[in-house]
Amino acid sequence: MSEKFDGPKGSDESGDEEPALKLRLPPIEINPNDNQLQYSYGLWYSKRSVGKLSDRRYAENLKLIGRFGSVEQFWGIYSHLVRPSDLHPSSDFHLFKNGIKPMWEDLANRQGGKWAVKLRKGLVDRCWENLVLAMLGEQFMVGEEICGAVVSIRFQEDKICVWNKTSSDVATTARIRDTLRRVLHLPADVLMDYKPHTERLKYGIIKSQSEGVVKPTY
Ligand code: MGP
Repeated sequence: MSEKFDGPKGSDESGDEEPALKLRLPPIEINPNDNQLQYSYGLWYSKRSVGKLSDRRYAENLKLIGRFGSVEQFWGIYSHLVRPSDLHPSSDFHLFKNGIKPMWEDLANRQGGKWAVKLRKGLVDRCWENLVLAMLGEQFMVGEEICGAVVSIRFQEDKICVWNKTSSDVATTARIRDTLRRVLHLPADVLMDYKPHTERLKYGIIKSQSEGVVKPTY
């Protein structure tokens, strides 16, 4: 079940000058009797290491656990997986559309951004499952805009993020925020933070100005 992608190379097939971050994986075979999802997905695991990471180092930390394109394949993976809260602190699960690597540098993510919700301990498993099911069930209703979702286990609190393609598309990001709030059943006092990846790509580590509290951007 464990596959490793071949990592960033010098140039990609499209002739783009930037380091190639394309995944080269065979198509996912789906049993004709299965309930096919609108998109196929890859589920990744990473354990965070200290300090600022280059795209190559960050890519090396990402392990592809499995891929699926149907409801049955999803449950086949998900039901054997540890719950996020059982992961070591500093670990992440990343669920991204097939072909998109869970990195700012991936061409699909570069112009995008992410909504982040910080969660007090005890909430993450239910929230992650609700988010995953909403994503697979196309509840965000923003077409191709969703790139993926991340759950991050940390020492003090946990975090859930939704990544989308176009950070400048305010209507789309607002719709994602509202859907996220609804599917996670977030109390009104839980704040959400949106960050475009371009900030991170330019400056590397950007710390939220309000440590411990996510600042509302909308
Ligand atoms: P993080 O886990 O996304 O952030 O990234 P954290 O600290 O949980 O919270 P945030 O408020 O900073 O969002 C932690 C560190 O991992 C970053 O500072 C980078 O060094 C590295 N990193 C994370 N991501 C998602 C990427 C990525 O896409 N590309 C690269 N090169 N490094 C990344």
